[in-house]
Amino acid sequence: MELSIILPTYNENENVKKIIPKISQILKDEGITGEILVIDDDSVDGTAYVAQSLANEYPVKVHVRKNERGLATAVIKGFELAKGNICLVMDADLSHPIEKIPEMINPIIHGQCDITVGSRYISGGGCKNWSLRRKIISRSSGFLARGLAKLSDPTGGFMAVRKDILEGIKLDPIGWKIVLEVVVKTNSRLQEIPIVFSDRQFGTSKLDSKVKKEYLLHLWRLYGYKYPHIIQFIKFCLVGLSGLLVDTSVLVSLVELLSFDPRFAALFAFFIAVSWNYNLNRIWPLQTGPKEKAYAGYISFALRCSIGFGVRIGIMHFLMEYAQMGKSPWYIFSSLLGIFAGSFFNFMVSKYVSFFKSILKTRK
Ligand SMILES: Nc1nc2c(ncn2[C@@H]2O[C@H](COP(=O)(O)OP(=O)(O)OP(=O)(O)O)[C@@H](O)[C@H]2O)c(=O)[nH]1
Ligand SMILES: [Mg+2]
Repeated sequence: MELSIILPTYNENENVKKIIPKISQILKDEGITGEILVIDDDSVDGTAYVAQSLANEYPVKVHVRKNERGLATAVIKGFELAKGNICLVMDADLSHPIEKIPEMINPIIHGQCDITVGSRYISGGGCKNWSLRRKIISRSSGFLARGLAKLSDPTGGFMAVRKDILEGIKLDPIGWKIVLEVVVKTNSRLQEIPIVFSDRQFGTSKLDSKVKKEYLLHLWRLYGYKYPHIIQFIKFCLVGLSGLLVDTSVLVSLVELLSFDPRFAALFAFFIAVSWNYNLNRIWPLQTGPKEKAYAGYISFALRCSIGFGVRIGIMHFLMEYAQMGKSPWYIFSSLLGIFAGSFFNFMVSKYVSFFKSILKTRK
């Protein structure tokens, strides 16, 4: 068997009635051997039943998922069940042009690429009757993914892929955008095929605002996958910046409202900021891996940070005593300078510790 066409469906009874005979006709005309895999999430309108009733006449297989919902995971199920060596994914609502199936798979058959993606935004492609709002949303979604792959239309959803390149790849998309997930994670040779996208005539769209939020989250995860160091650095800066804000707010409140000495106030600010950063790191870790035990982890984190805190207090004390920086708002400046110097000191200490650890390891 050559081709597995994966059709994810949810409440598409009218559409499956039409799309299955049409796809089968194209396969017959082009002499393509293949199967049509309907992956249905237990639609309430009897989609699975309608599709199954066509199985005597057409090469259809129906898989029903009882307690699961989601387009991307339905496609992944399709990849698992597919018997063909090429998988083609398309919407069941007749939005993707069926007549493009041969053009989508030929470059893969001839070894010119491993993945083809239908694009509305290259010469020959387009969308029928789209409002300006929809065009802007679609274009900006594509723009946000530019750093991930050379794809003009990552959200179109029409894709063909050589099945063997999916082996060993862990696909784990949030939301719908399986095309982007496959392209980024397989990092394979890619070709775009122009398609004209038509609006569905039957049934309703399942695209809602949740899908848009999930898309952003998915992009963030894929950027993290592709550029782990940059994303870790951004996370590190965001966590550090939020800790700085917490620390400075506590310091200013204690000094201005309760007339604390800034050095004494810095001690409270330090403990609150350390607890804040520690918890934030647990919710949103820099590196994935086993989590430290809550209390033991907190104590060792606070102890590590307290080395830098000593440096900070020393600098604050020096600036307040010898550079008249104890008055408002100068104590804030001395505190910030102390925090930066302390953080740098902490960073250098941790670098030297890991350096000496690695030397000891190589000597063993
Ligand atoms: N199995 C499964 N299929 C789904 C699910 N949600 C959507 N689909 C199918 O995925 C395809 C695309 O869904 P649509 O609702 O058409 O989404 P869209 O094409 O992005 O949006 P429109 O342009 O408004 O049609 C269709 O074949 C749907 O039936 C789901 O939760 N499970
Ligand atoms: Mg659709």
